[in-house]
Amino acid sequence: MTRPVRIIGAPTDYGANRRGVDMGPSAIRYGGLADQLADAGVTAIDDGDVEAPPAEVRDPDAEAPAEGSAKFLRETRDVVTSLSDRVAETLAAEERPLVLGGDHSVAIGSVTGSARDADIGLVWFDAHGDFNTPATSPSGNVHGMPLAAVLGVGDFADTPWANADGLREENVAVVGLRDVDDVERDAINDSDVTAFTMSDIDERGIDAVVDDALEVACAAPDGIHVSLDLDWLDPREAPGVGTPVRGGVTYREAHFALESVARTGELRSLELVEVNPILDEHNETAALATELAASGLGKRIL
Ligand code: NNH
Ligand code: MN
Ligand code: MN
Ligand code: MN
Repeated sequence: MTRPVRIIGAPTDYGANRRGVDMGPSAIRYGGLADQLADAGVTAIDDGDVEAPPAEVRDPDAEAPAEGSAKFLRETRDVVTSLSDRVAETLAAEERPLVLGGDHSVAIGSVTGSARDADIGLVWFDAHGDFNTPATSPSGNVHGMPLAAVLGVGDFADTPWANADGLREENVAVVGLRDVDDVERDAINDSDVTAFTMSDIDERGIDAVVDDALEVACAAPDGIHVSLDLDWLDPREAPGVGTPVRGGVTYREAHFALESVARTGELRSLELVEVNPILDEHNETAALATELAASGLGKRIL
């Protein structure tokens, strides 16, 4: 853990159906991020936020997808393009990016930036598959599409700014699924992505499932990106998210998973997304996000 961490905020809610997630980066900073990282023995530099004008002054339909619906597609492209550059520059400077969302569409920037000139693995901790495309999405919300986007699934094959160069489906694992749309389910099953549901965790335990997920991702030569959607956790632990789904992982399971990430020594970049302080209780979801980041970045208890 010698690389300094560079914090990059991406304060968007373009991809979500509820306002408030754009305040996620502030909430996570206020929730004690600097102290947690210092505790973890990590040197952190805060790079501020990428520019993301509030949704009110933008037009959700300025750019329509070829088929179906994808709200704020133009705005999303602008934000993720600059985020992607910031992430790639951070890695080129031998620092480790820590991206703070924002809704999960920001992952398009984090992952494309991390997979520039590198062959990376990806672990996606989420209640949802995020494998919709504009043509299959029931909501038109881009936060339900970022994994399909970076992998160039369906119409996203024709969206170069959203595709990650150095990422193959074989090196992607999704962990914690419990709310997947019908067409999305088929797309995941037809792909070479490895997906673990909450039932898999019930049956085999968090240790075995996370070990398998990390093996899939760590097979890539240049390290892994970890995308942590806070709705991965049970809403009792993480109430401050836009699309809570009962039956998620516990506080301890989440820490254990991130500790397992740290143990691989392969963490290249990390992101914390979907924290919505308007829906949160006393900023506890944001504070939890900072703790999980510390675990992922190698905080030691003994
Ligand atoms: N699957 C739904 C959609 O595409 C919900 C996605 N919501 C998320 N994903 N929070 O992580 O609209
Ligand atoms: Mn998500
Ligand atoms: Mn989710
Ligand atoms: Mn183990």
